[in-house]
Order: sequence, then structure tokens, then C-alpha cells
Amino acid sequence: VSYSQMTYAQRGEQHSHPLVKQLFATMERKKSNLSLAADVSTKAELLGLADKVGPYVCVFKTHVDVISDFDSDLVDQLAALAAKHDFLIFEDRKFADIGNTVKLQYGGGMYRIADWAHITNCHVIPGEGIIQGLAEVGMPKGRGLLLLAEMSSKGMLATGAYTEKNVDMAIANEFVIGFIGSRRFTEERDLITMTPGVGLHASGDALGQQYRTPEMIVTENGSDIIIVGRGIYGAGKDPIAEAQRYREAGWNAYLKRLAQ
Ligand code: 5IU
Repeated sequence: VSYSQMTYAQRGEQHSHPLVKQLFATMERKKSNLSLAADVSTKAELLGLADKVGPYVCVFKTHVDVISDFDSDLVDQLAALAAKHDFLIFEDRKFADIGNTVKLQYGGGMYRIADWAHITNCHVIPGEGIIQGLAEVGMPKGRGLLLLAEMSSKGMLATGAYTEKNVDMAIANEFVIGFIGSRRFTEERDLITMTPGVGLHASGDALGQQYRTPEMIVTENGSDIIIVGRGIYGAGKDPIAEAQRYREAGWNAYLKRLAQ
């Protein structure tokens, strides 16, 4: 039986990676396969969103390098909110350099991403060394890595053989817990998929973003987690109401998949 036909709870019970076990358990407890993409530019906005929307998400996705007043207190407070509201933190860093350099970028610098982000991601354009470099820092800390097998934007180049290479590398590397992409890619190791570019109404933006519905992504394509940003906190929106709405849409799409 395909993982797409199993409940998140069942998959959590039999998963070999402790972080993914924790993720599936959180998803089941909160009945949420929703991740918030918090692309906001101040510490106050980021923490405000995490506190408001935290109860409805399983993963809180950050771009810490867009925060103008970043400091170490921000990550302490974010970690406290993650504990309070029961979510994991995903720094969408999209590493893309050689193994030795990404080690420094992941573990050090001013952000010290590996110290607080449960999940991060990388492009495999440099070859497998990037995974090995990140794993040297992240594995001892119990972190997990997603590979960028596809992107959501118009004209993106991660297709065909390149996407397939991502799948091969994910299967072969214990540190990899899954993919960013639009669908389930493999039945090996229960590698998960998280999907950005999800919206209930909008079809895209002026800079190439393309949106698909939770039903297309979760029910039809077998993805595990929807990532939603401006659909929740965009201009004129009530983030709590929208987070509830997206949580329900994502969860119903998952229940519909199980019932297929
Ligand atoms: N994001 C994408 N597409 C991708 C990848 C990441 O949109 O292929 I990889 C990020 C960018 C942003 C979020 O942080 O996901 C989507 O935000 P909106 O829902 O506001 O478009």
C-alpha cells in the first residue's frame, strides 16, 4: 500500500527518522498539514504571526535573512513559540554551494541556522557533497534536510532528469527527509513532500509565482504538507481566519485522499 493511502499517524509510528516521527505526530494532534511561509521583514511581525497562526500549523517556514532587526533573541522567542504551539521550524535557506562552504553557512555566521531550525533545504546543483556538508552539521543535532526537486515558479528549470537525480540522492542520504515539489516522488523511506505555491483563490503573482489548490496538491498529487504565505497574511487578510481556512482545506484534501 502506498504511503499516500496511510494516515499521518501510521506513517509516524513506523518512520525511522525521529524528526519525521515528531512531525507526523504533530500533524495528527493538530489535524494540520499546513505550513505558514512567513515572509515578513521585522522581528515583531515574525513573532506576532508565529503566535497568532502557530496553533493551526505543523511547520512555520522562515526566511531569516529578510528580517531587518534579526538578533539571537528572535530565535529564542521563536523556539519558545514552537514549544508553546507545537510546531517545527523550517528555515527555507536553499543552500546551493559546495559542501565545505554550506557547512559554514549552516552552522555559523550570524544566523546559526542549525541551532534552531528543525528543517532546512538545498539545491543539489553542486552534487552530493552539499548534502554531506550539511549532514555533518545537522545530523548530530537531529535536524532534517529537504531537496528542491521542483519549484513552483513559472519557467523553473528543475524538471525531468534533474528532478530524478534529486530523488536518487534523497534515497541514498539518511539526512534527507524529503522534498520541496508538487507531488509524491518515491515510495522509498517514506520521504515526504512539502509544496509551496498553494492558494485557494489567487492564480499567481507578478513575479512568476503560480498557485494550485490544496486538493490538486494533496488529494491528486499525494503531497504531504501545503505551504501558504500571502494567502494567509497578505494585504487586508485576517491571518487567524485564513490559517483556519487553509488548515481545514488541507486536512479535508488529505481525508479525501485517504478515502479514495
Ligand atoms: N517558495 C515558493 N516556491 C518554491 C520554493 C519556495 O514559493 O518553489 I523551493 C517559497 C517562497 C515563499 C513561499 O516563502 O514559498 C510562498 O509564499 P506565497 O504563498 O506568499 O506565494
